[in-house]
Amino acid sequence: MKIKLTPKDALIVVDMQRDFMPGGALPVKDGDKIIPTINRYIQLFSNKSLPIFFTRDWHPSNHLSFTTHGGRWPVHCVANTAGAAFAKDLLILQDNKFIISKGTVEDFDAYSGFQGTILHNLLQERGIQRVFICGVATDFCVKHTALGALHLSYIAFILNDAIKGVMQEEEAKEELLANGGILIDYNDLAK
Ligand code: VGL
Ligand code: ZN
Repeated sequence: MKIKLTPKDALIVVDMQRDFMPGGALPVKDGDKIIPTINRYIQLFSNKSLPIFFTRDWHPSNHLSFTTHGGRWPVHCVANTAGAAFAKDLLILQDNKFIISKGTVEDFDAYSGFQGTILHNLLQERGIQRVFICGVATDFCVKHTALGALHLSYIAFILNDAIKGVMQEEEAKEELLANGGILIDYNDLAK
């Protein structure tokens, strides 16, 4: 049985930013390889006038997650820098899209697109019940965004052909399944 999209569905594209692509400050190996598939999902949701949410890491230059400030990551995705821009070739259509910035204050980090943002409010306002999640990194921001959605009682589909991880990709998928997440591919969706 193919999954049929309804007006209660939304697409969430997680952190497809230049710093997370090969050559960036905190690259996810092959992160750029999923862009064509993500674009197919974007086109599909857009054709059906369903909302598309793009999360982005949008840090101040003194963010606590940076090694320069006691954290574990190199400086990445500093607000308004080239590295924080969306990945080249990512399809950002004008209609029905929302940009969700996270990790925007110095002393608070957010792996989940729901942490410290209005994502949940925007989904609720639109009566969204199921979210379809893709992007990077599987074992960090994709995982935490999906767990956040499940915790808030959304049905969460993780788009297995449109995610890339850093270190613990398989463990992250197991954890998502154990928490009620559903892994699907593009071909599982009715067009
Ligand atoms: C991420 C590390 C630091 C991610 C963000 O998007 O997965 N990872 N900040
Ligand atoms: Zn970050």
